[in-house]
Amino acid sequence: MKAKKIAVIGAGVSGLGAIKCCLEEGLEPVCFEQRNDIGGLWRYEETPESGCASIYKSLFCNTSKEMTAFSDYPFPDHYPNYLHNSKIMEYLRMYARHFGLMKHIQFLSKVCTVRKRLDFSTSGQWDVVVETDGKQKTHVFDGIMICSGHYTAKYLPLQDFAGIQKFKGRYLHSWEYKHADDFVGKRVVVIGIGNSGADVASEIGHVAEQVFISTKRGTWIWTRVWDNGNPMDVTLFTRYNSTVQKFWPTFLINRWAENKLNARFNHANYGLQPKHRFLSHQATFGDDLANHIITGRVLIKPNVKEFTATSAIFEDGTEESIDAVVFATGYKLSFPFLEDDSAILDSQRSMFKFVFPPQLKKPTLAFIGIIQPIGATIPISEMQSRWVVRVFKGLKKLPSEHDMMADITRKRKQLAKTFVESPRDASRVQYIDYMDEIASELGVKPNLLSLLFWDAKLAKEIFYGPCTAYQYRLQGPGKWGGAREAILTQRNRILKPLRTRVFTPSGPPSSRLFWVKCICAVIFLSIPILLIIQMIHH
Ligand SMILES: *C1O[C@H](CO)[C@@H](O)[C@H](O)[C@H]1NC(C)=O
Ligand SMILES: *[C@@H]1O[C@H](CO)[C@@H](O)[C@H](O)[C@H]1NC(C)=O
Repeated sequence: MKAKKIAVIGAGVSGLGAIKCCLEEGLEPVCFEQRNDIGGLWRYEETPESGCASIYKSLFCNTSKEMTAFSDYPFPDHYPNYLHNSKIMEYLRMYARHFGLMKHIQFLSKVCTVRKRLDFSTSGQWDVVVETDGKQKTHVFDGIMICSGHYTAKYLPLQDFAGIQKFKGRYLHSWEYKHADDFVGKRVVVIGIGNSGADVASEIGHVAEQVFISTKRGTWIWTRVWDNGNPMDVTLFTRYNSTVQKFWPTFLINRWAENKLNARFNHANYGLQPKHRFLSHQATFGDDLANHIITGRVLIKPNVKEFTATSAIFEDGTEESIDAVVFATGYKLSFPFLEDDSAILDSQRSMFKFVFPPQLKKPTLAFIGIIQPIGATIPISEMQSRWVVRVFKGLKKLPSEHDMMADITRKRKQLAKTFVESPRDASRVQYIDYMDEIASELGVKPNLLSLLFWDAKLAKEIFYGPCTAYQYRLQGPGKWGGAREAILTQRNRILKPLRTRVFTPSGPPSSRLFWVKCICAVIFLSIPILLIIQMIHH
C-alpha cells in the first residue's frame, strides 16, 4: 500500500515534531512553512510579519531544558537550564538535522485553504491549496496536522479603552515589541500582566523614566529560579507531587503555594494580589519584577479607565502622563486556511483531547500544540503527534462522536470549576496528567509497578525526579534505547551548566574547626572546676 501523505502546516516546534513522528510511522509528510526558515515562534525577526508569531529579542523560554526537550533528544548538557530563543533555535536545527527533517519542508509556502474533498466521507482526503512564489497549487492529502500555533493573531481589545484614539503617543501590541531602545527616558504603561507583560515591563524598566503595569486581575508571581536555585518546573513537576496533589484538598495546596510566593514578597503590599487563588489561573513568571517594584521603576496600577491625549486615567482615579502604551493583551486563535472555521471549531474546547474535531466523519485532521499546558509545550505537541499518526494509520480508533462529545463536556465542566473564566484557561492542562492521558492511549506510559521490581533505581527517579518526557520512550511504539540513560543523567545535565567554577574548600572545613575549638574550650573551662572538686574532696 502507498504511504499516506500528510500535510503538516507550520515548521515550528510542533511541526518539526509532527514531521518526525510521521517518518517514524512510515507516513509521508509534506510540511508547508510560510517563512524561509524553521522555528516558528522561536525564530526572532526584527520586523514582525503579519500572520506569523513574533517575539522580543530578550525572550527566554519559561520551562527548563530538561522539561522542554523532545522525548528522544535531550539538550546538550552544557546548555543553560533556561534557554534564550537563539539557543532554542540552535537546538531545533540540530534536531531537524539529526532526524533528516529538512527535506520534507517546503519553505515560503503559505497554506491558503484546507478543504474536504467531495468523497471525504469515504476517503477522508483533503484538498490543500498552497501558494508559493505567488502561484497557487492544489495538493491532495490523506491527513492534516495543523501546527501553526496560537500566537499568530494578536488580541487587541481597543474598544475597551476609551479615548485611545485621542492618545497622541505611540501604542503597540507586545507582538510588535522587539527591544527597549524606543522607550529610553519615556513614561510607559504596559497593559496586562501575563508573561509578556511582566517581561516587557521589566525590560523597559531598565531604561524608561517610569513604567506602569495596569492589571485588572492581578496575578501570582512565580520564578524560574526555585528552592536551592533549581529550575522551578524540575522541582514542582514530579510524579510524587502530582500524586500528593490528588489527595490534598485544593485549598491547602493553594495556601501552601500562596504562602510560599508571599514569603518572597507580599503580593498585597506590592499591588499584585489577585482575587483568584493560585491554582485558578496561570501564574506569571517574573524573576525581575519584584526588584523593579521595590526600586520604583515599575509601579502596579489598576485597569485604565480612559486615555487622554497625553495621559492615562486609572480606575482608582489617579492620572499619569505617559508617552507610550504597550498592550500585552495576548492572542486569539486563528486558522484562516480552514474553510468552515466555525463548524470545525467553535473554540479550542470543542476538540477531543484538544486534538481531534469530533464532528468529522473521518479522523484525518488534527490540531497539534493548540493547548495551554502548565508545563512545556514541545513534549506535549510531540506526544499529540505520536498519537495522531497512529490514528491516521488506523492503528488506533477514536471513540464515537457521542462519546467524544461526552468527554469534551466533562472536561469543560472540570475546567470551569478549576479556572477563572478566561479564553486561555479554556485549554489549560496539567502537564503530567495530560501527558499520561495521551500516553495511555498509545501504551507508552511508564509502568512504575513493574519498574519497581526490575529497575528500582529508574523507578525512583521517575517517581521522585522531574517528569521529563524521556519517560514516555521506555516502552511501546517509538521506544528509544537511550531513554533510561537520559533519565538517569538528567540531574547531571541540570547541574553541568551551573558548575562552571568548581568550589574546592581550602584547609579543614570550618565546621570541623568549630568543633575543635569547642572541645578545647570545654577542656580549658573544666580544668578549674576539676581543681575545685579535687580540693573539696581533700
Ligand atoms: C514537590 O516536591 C518537592 C520535592 O520533591 C518539594 O520540595 C515541593 O515542595 C513539592 N511541591 C508540591 C506542590 O507538592
Ligand atoms: C510560558 O509562557 C507561555 C506564554 O505566556 C504560557 O502560555 C505558558 O503557560 C507558560 N508556561 C508555564 C509553565 O507557565
